[in-house]
Amino acid sequence: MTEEIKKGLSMTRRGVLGTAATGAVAATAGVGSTMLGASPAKASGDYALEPGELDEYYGFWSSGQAGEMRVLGVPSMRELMRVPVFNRCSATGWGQTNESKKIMTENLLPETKAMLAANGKDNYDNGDLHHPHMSFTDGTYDGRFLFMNDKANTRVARVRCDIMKCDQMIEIPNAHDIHGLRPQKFPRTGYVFANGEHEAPLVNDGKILDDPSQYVNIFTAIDGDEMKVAWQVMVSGNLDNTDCDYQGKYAFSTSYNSEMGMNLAEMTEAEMDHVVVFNLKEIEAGIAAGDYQELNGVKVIDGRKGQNKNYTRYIPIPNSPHGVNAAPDKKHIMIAGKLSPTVSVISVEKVDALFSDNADERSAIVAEPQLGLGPLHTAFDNKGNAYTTLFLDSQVVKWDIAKAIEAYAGADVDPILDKVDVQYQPGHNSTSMGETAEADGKWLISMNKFSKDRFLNVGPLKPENEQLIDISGDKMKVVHDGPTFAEPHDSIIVHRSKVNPSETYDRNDPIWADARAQAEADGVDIDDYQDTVIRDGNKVRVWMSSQAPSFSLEQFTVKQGDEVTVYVTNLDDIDDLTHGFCMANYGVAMEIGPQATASVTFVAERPGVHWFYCQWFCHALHMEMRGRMLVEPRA
Ligand code: RUQ
Ligand code: CUA
Repeated sequence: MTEEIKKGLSMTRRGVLGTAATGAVAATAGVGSTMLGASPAKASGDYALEPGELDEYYGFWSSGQAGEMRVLGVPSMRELMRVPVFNRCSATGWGQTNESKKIMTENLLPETKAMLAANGKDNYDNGDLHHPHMSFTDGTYDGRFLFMNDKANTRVARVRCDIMKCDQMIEIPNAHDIHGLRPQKFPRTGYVFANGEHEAPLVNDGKILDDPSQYVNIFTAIDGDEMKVAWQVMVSGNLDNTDCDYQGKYAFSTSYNSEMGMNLAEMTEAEMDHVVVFNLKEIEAGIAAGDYQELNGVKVIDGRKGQNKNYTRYIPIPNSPHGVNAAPDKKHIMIAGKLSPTVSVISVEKVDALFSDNADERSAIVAEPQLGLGPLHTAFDNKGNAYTTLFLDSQVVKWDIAKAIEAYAGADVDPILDKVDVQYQPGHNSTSMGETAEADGKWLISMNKFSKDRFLNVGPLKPENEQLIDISGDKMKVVHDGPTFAEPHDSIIVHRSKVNPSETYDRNDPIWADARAQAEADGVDIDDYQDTVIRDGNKVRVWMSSQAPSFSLEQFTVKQGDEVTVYVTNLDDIDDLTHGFCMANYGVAMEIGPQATASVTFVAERPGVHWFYCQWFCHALHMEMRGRMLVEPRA
């Protein structure tokens, strides 16, 4: 046993428990290899894992209207974690703890706060999370952050990969309904690009209503480090999906409604829609030169058609294009046709001329293979092949990018290499490391919108079906069906070497900075045993720590009508030792991870004896981990 393994063993709870339960010899054999990831990576094509074996990849999943992010293991497709983001979570108290409420509400727009207050709320209750993507450095994942959109309430959130929790959320002004989202690939993230899907008057205060000729759409670049809007661009047509190049020069957004139609017939009228190309350097120069209007604290540049500025170009693309995917060859951007059976291939190298020489916009297209009906999204391997989902055909098509380019130039070659049926009707797909320069061509996930007959019937609402496809050989092979609850749109598959979450929290984590400041003001040492109750008018602050299997306070007394804030610090510093705090019949519950502090505030309006208990199974005496809140009735 190496020193490293010994060290890992002594630090992990699994090591400790394993040693105690089964004896040192058995534990070292089993635990050492899996905990430290020393087992050999799975051979491609072998997706079934033995009990105790770890996956080679993390999968980060959206959940659509469920509003959370999910973490799966790939290739086993086991769900590992749910990370609440735009939703509420009964288990963790997300949306209820003071720490999560601050993240969720501090960047809401003033008009949103007013609207919510009029509806008796201080926060949105729902979200629609479509696109989770990891931060990049030098064209590949760097394991710092995951960024994601909320189409329902025009927000962008960030999840810290070290703790797998959301730490920032912003509402985007001026734009409407953020859909497509991608981080900048080069030199780093950098920007996070976000598409406003629905068009509206630029100043949307009700003075302009049913006059679509005055509606605009907004493309937003967010500073991913600061989580602040860097700038916005006003464009013509709505915006659907987006991606960017590997050079740090351009971003590309599809528009399925270049017509700016307000109903289905109008929206699908034109034969051609477009992709908007954003020239990042020109936009930055325009902002620096003052060529913008400031609106709601954001600098907005005019990149609409016919402005004759070098901020944007509009590449005509047949009929309602949807997905945008940059190939790992760093040269090509794939635009899926949706209503057109084609994928249009843009050469990044040829985009320069659109700006410098005003070259014909279609001159940047170097291939447009006919692939089948309803192409939505494209993923890639490391051998020059692309994999496009065909929604209407219920298939994934594998095609050769170089051959598609030759065919477009007139050669008599067929770029299509293989087609496989999927069950049923795929939207997004993703390949292992496929949206980075390190695509490795092992696995593809087809994210199918319908499962119909593939699983036991659970009533009229069915799960979706996410199928794992082995792409390591010439022919694609569907190897696993995975049911998922509403409605993951998108996923990324990240090699486990890129992500390194911590086992416990760092006591200095900024998440509870407010609690730390309050503790200092209250003379409480938040990093040590604490059992202090502070009365401050009708505000009561209860400081307690937890160590399995007990809270430091067995009871505390408040008066009916007091505003009570309970702060719990989990002093256990062993991995996988999370406590909870649940105040029965007060609707109050939260998670406190090892070495974390969490707090929750409520009004003690119900007099009497109320038990609080640990709601996260932590110890053989977990049931005994409880205490009483005594609420004296109003005189
Ligand atoms: S979109 S099914 Cu919301 Cu990503 Cu294409
Ligand atoms: Cu602490 Cu259960």
